[in-house]
Amino acid sequence: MTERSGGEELRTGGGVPPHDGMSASPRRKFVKRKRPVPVGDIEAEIRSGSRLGLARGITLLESRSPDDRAAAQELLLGLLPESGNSIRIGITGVPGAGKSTFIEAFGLTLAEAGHKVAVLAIDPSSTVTGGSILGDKTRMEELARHPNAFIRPSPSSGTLGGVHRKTRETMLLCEAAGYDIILIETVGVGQSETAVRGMADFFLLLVLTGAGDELQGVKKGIMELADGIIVHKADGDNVLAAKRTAREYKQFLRMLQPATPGWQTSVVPVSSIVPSGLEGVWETISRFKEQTGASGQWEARRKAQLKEWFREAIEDRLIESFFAAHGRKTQVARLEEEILHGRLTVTAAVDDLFSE
Ligand SMILES: Nc1nc2c(ncn2[C@@H]2O[C@H](COP(=O)(O)OP(=O)(O)OP(=O)(O)O)[C@@H](O)[C@H]2O)c(=O)[nH]1
Ligand SMILES: [Mg+2]
Repeated sequence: MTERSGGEELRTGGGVPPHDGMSASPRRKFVKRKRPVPVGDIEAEIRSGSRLGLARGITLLESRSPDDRAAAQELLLGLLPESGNSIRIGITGVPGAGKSTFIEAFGLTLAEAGHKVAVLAIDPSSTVTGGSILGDKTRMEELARHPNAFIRPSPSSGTLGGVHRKTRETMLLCEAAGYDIILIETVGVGQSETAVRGMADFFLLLVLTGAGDELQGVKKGIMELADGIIVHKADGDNVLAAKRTAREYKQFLRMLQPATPGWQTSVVPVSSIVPSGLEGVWETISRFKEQTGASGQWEARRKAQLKEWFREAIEDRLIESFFAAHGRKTQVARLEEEILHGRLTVTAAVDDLFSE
């Protein structure tokens, strides 16, 4: 029930209206029963690689109805043995760095080479605006039409934790449908970058050309997460500048811890418009898989990510059930007043909340 969080209630301005216990039978809300979800059919469709089946499965994952939730978990469990066989590539960069254009060009190169490519998105702003960074599919028009590609916009609602869960689960379904490369786009905002790093095998950072000060603008923290850096838009008058910027990044990286032990973060100039450098990016990622696979690092990271996901899910559920408790809102509002009037300390208020 991860989605019915306090955050959502705040947005919709209130949650369930108070029940007076007289006017309606508590059973009334169960009257609307749906037909059972054909989990077996959807599972078979996904196994067969049908895009429509995959889309149906993902819609089921994103549903808020309790019946659908149970069905979605049944579907996932059934497909779990088929999941995991992909390279999960997280892609980040400031707005305008050319992420969507890169994904279109890179995705097409891979799809043409016979890979099955799924494109997903993490966009925390969509939890607020209901929009999505892939809302403008225009930049991925050709990829979207390719039979080897599947593009799914970011889940357009839910809590941050909910969006992450859906993206992770969607990834598993894509893998079961035979997608061997998963590209996850994120906006260049701290929280979503960490989230995507937490679900990707290889993390790619797109930067633009520029002198030293531009390099300062890219947060050191993000560079420390990256397994590969692309100096993007390396075309036209920009080719030389891109090479220079790549050298500067390489130098700067020497002072940082590598994101993946034993792997030297790569830096390459790329143009998605010409295009050029795309094959090199794929070679680097393939080499990364080979090397980290041999060293055990690949498997270790996947396991650590699963544990982290489990932890996050527990935390989400705890917060949600805490705020969902009967009378909690009133109780919290009352204590808040006390705190604001200087009659109670924050710690004492929390002690009070947990003393039951
Ligand atoms: N010259 C050149 N322009 C590019 C290249 N890639 C993208 N662009 C241009 O850069 C602009 C931004 O590209 P997008 O792909 O929308 O960038 P984005 O990072 O996805 O942007 P947001 O989704 O807003 O964060 C567009 O006008 C693209 O045409 C490239 O390789 N070379
Ligand atoms: Mg974009």
